[in-house]
Amino acid sequence: MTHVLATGLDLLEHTNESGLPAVRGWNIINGHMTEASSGERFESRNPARLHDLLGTFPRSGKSDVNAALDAAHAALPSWSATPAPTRGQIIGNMARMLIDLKDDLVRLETREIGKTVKESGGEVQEAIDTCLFFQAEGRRLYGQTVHSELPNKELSTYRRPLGVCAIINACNFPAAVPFWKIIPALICGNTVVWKSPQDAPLLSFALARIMHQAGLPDGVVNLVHGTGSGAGQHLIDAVDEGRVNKVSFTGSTGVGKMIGEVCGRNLVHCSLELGGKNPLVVMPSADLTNAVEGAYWAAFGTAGQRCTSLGNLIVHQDVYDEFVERFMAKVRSTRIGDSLRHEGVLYGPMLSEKYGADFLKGLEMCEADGATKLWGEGRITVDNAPEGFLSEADEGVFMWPHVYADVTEGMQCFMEEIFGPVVTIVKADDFDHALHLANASPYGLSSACYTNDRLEAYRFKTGIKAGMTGINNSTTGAEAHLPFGGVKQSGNGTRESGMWVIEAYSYWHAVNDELSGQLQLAQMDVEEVHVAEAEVDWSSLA
Ligand code: UN1
Repeated sequence: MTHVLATGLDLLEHTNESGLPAVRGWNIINGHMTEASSGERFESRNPARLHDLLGTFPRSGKSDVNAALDAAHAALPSWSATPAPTRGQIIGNMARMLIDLKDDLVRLETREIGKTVKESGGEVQEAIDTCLFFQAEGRRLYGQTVHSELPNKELSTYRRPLGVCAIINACNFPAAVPFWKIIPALICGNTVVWKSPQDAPLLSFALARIMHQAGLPDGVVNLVHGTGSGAGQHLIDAVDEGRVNKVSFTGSTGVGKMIGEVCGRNLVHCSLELGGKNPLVVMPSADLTNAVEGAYWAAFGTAGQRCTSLGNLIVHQDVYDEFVERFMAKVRSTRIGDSLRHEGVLYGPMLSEKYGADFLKGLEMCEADGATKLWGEGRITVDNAPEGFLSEADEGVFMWPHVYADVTEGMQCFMEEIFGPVVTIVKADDFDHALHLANASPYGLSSACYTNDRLEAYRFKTGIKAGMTGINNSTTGAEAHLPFGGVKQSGNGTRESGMWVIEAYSYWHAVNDELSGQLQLAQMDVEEVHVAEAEVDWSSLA
């Protein structure tokens, strides 16, 4: 077995058909690069150029997940006993390494999942910001001193790690989201088994290797590659076996509910960041240029593949025609392509062929509902490409931008998330109707309202049921120090990012230290203070 930091190690398997390097990637268990016990592997391919193979990765099974859990349990006592400021230093080293390697990681991310270079840059920056934030949190994992009701007795509280954390994330944010989870887990003294997303194993492998280079001891973070129904499911099964103390998952609502059930019956804490059908309301007082810009970015940035992407675009009837006309002009001018080869691209391919197939099924929902299609022709092909398409259609999985109008509350496409470049437009009669529509889907992740009426903005903020709200801003765009997460079907109320996330990776331990040398009973031996009789009759003076 080779240590993950071994030098002179040739990870390069071969040069692929495109002349680009393909990697032989590994699981990282207890600091060592390991093969799946079955010997099986799966491929990671560039969705903008499917002939570009990035590498092959172990298809992990039950015994591989178990080995990762063994390593995480073995590493726990010494990692949790490591002073939190030292844990913070290692996280600070990770930040510095990510800064140094940023350009390479950005291009690697774009090559693996097709996000534009600009967006991959933002995402790697989010991972850096997360490290910088939590590095300092290592010097601030405060507890409290609490006054006892009894004399000569001291009470205090401590944050304690939960234990072994199972981390499962989606491939659309393969750098920021695992860092949102793993970094706070580490600062609190937990150890980790990380199941990488099936469509982003190479970036995950690179990031896990960087964590070790930054000084993370062996076994503290263990990386297993594989499928959701394989390695991912085995990791969740381990909750039933009492081997996992915390699960953090970002992905679909369906899978999140299953994980919540398993965790619930075992009383294991879980953080669930799930789907969204995020509304954006446009009111007549809004700056329409700004509103068009924000709605367009929210709907089609990242090819609509964010959990925070715009779902229902709710436009007040008084500005409906003008807004839709200006919005459509932008949609028609959309530049789509491989941003490693073309400048000024708004979005690239779907994350993988599977995401493409699922998206096309989502479009069928809009058609079956009878929504009016204003734009979009499904998958981009050589003979069926919009004007702004810049790449080779037969090389990758590219989609037209889609807009459906005349959508109503009764339609399935109003209620359900469609992951990809599509927006459903709904006309609102007035503010109350718009707010009602914004609250009508089962989800509650992100939301936005464009208005220059302060009272309307206030009523939107207080009336919307969502974890996040933008006023005159798009529905997307998280910051490393602001709580991220949803309500309703978008999650179980836990949050990622910022100091609040510490709550999700630690528990409060209350300690009382009896200094009196005797057994003093709380509640019962507490000295009672009596009220004295007063001699003045206040009523005679009133
Ligand atoms: C953002 O909108 O900036 O999967 C972040 C997702 C989210 C991250 C979104 N967990 O899309």
